[in-house]
Amino acid sequence: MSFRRSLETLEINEIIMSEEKIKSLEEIFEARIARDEKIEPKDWMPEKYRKTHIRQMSQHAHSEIIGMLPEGNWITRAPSLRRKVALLAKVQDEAGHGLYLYSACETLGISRDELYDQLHSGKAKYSSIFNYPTVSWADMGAVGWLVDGAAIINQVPLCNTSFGPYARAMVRVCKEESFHQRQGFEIMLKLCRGSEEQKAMAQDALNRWWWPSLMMLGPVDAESVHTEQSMKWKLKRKTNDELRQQFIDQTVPQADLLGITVPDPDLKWNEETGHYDFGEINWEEFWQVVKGHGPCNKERMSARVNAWDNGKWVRDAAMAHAEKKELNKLKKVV
Ligand code: BYC
Repeated sequence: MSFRRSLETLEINEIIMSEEKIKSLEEIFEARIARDEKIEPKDWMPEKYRKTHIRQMSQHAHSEIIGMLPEGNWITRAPSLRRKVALLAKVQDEAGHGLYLYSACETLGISRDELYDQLHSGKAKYSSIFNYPTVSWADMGAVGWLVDGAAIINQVPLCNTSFGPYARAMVRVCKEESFHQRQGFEIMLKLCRGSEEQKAMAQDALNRWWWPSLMMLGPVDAESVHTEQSMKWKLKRKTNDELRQQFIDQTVPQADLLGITVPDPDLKWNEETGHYDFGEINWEEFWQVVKGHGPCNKERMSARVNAWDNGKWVRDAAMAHAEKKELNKLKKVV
């Protein structure tokens, strides 16, 4: 009886000790965040920090890979060799961004296969913006100008995020994104300085991409479930609403320069706040798209899943070749 009691006491002590240990690890972790130190993959981190990073980084990686599809659709139809080369380079960059981000995610103990499986099974999200169709060449301009423009505003603060591999990946990604944004703006500029028809194409593209680009930066802060904790952990350095306002303030003068009109009758400069006021965003549309009911969700997913399935023989052949090489190496040693 007394032996049993001492065992129980030992177990309770162990639990108390481990709780205390975790508490002190948490305190050390929080202090490191407060000092703006980078957290590296082998450092201790709370499980929720690890999970929320896997969530955001993998969604980001999936967005890059799915984001290749609406533009890839136009590579063969680019109007000149110069435009084709630039678009091809942009789409290749996006594949690269996806790969850095998947690699950064893997440092948190999840495999690439698991990440792909989450995407292909529909469990993981990717950015709502890529569920809209690209119906004219002007859409290549609007995507580069607006979508990459919004992406830069979102990603520059992420260069300073607290998780080292994510922050470092973002530095390179942002450099490439600024080329993407400029090639989009250049397409728009060319169209706006062209014929009436070309200018009308540019206006039509702005009309269709403006609101989805605002939605891309996530729900309003009051509806954003992750912002508060992600700001505390310095995963996010700006809230969704701050990013959206920055995007609008930066982009409206660019539309003025192009001579096209932002499709928002409530848009006006507010002298007092020093920002643009803007109209109501259709959040019902946003959530429908996020839930899989956007104009191209099914098309995007099936293109992605088909590419994965059709590429199986390449992966199998590469594995068989690697195994054969390994075997030959062993044979030589023996
Ligand atoms: N689409 O609490 P919230 C690119 C989800 S690709 C779909 O505010 P958070 C490019 C959100 O996931 C760049 N879902 O979330 C590529 C959450 O659901 P879960 C893409 C969205 O994470 C090719 C729920 O709504 N950029 O540039 O604090 C060609 C509540 O939201 C969206 C990134 O991925 C959305 N738009 O903030 C051209 C940047 N928004 O996860 C260009 C990294 C929200 O609980 N990510 N949701 O099921 C971020 O900065 C943040 O994750 C967000 C959202 C600002 C997007």
